[in-house]
Amino acid sequence: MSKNKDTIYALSTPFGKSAIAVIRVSGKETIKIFKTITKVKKIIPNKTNLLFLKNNKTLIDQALVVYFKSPNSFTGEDVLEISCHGGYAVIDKIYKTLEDLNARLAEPGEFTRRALLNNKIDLVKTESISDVINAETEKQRELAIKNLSGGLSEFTLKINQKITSVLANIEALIDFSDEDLPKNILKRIKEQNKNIINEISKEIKNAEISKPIKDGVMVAIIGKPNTGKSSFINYISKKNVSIVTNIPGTTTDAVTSAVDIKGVKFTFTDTAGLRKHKNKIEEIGIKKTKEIIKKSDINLVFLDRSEKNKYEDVPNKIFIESKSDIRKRKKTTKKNIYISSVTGSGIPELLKKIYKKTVINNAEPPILSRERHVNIMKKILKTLKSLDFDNSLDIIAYEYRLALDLSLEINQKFDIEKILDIIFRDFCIGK
Ligand SMILES: Nc1nc2c(ncn2[C@@H]2O[C@H](COP(=O)(O)OP(=O)(O)OP(=O)(O)O)[C@@H](O)[C@H]2O)c(=O)[nH]1
Ligand SMILES: [Mg+2]
Repeated sequence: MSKNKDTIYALSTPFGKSAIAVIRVSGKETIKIFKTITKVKKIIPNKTNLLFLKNNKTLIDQALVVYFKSPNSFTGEDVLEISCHGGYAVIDKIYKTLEDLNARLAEPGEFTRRALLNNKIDLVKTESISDVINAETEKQRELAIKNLSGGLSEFTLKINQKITSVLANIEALIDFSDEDLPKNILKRIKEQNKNIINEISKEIKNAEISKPIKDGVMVAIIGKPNTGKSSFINYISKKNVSIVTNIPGTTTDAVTSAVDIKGVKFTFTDTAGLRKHKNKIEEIGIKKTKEIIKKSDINLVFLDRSEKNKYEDVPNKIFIESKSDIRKRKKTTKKNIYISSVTGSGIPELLKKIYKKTVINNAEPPILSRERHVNIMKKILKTLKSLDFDNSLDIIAYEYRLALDLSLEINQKFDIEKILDIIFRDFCIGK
């Protein structure tokens, strides 16, 4: 992988006019670059230097430059952090200068990838950096920062040590005669096994409860044409995301809008009205609606005034009658919730109900924050649960070694390229 030997650079701050922009450089050409663009002869690591940057004789900008010497840097390589003025032309000129000096623009996540390859951070922390950057709501941020501070790494290490300790006991049973061993060792092994099962189960449950917080909640808005679906999505989005007219069949495509309710991301999808389609566009729209209904966590069914349809095929539904401002009956019942997208009446109560139905607030953010972690832990759990202590000890030891190997997959033994590609897909350049 010669790519990893290149010296890379990227803007670590967003591209746009700003007081300061930070450009990061990492790789073996870093010192040469530093010397060439600043004309400084003696470079002291970790020292902030207010300097004029130059491209040959052309003055580029005045900047604050810090050099971090390998391995004491974020990537583990020689790193330069240039805090320059955040103007387009300045950034462009620095980029060109760095290109002239044999550096290339980094790929998304490439700095973090190098940190990982150089053992500066572990895989779980890499995942957390990505989660912290991509957190859109307060609860997602809380979750991500917990793992960045080491929550999962600690848990994995603990499980790892416990499995190792059981394995040691099993090996002792195999190797030594009964007299040399403490009494009841098999009983102890069984207890230890149960204890690990309980700890893992607790965390898997915790992760499942927290899924809506991590991934958000999908809410579909469905029902007959003209029942007020699009007006509702516009009301809760506080802007016109979907077209509203009094012509039945106005919405033909799915329109989504994300709404933050108490720190959780709810993605609402307005859909084409459910009816016998009149043309190809409506046919496709209605087919799409049916797929969305299946995938959603909650389906808000907007009812027509005189509707008898029970929507039996629709899972997780809440019945809504909109336009309460012009209806005779407008009091919410057990069956139906009355709302108005004109006055907003009933909408806070509806959002509360959706939240209550989907989000269980557990006091502790989950440790297993990704599908990958949960899947590995589920495999360990399956192995430990299926152990038959009437079997020969050799078989039990073998199964335990498998579990140990699996526990290492979270943070130590993994197919690095495969995993990195998945993780870095949602990274940004400069990280
Ligand atoms: N008074 C009143 N009128 C509403 C309310 N909600 C929607 N309307 C009106 O009802 C008509 C249909 O509203 P839409 O929001 O487009 O209904 P829809 O369910 O999205 O309709 P389709 O896209 O055709 O399926 C429009 O004229 C809206 O102005 C409401 O809460 N109160
Ligand atoms: Mg509509």
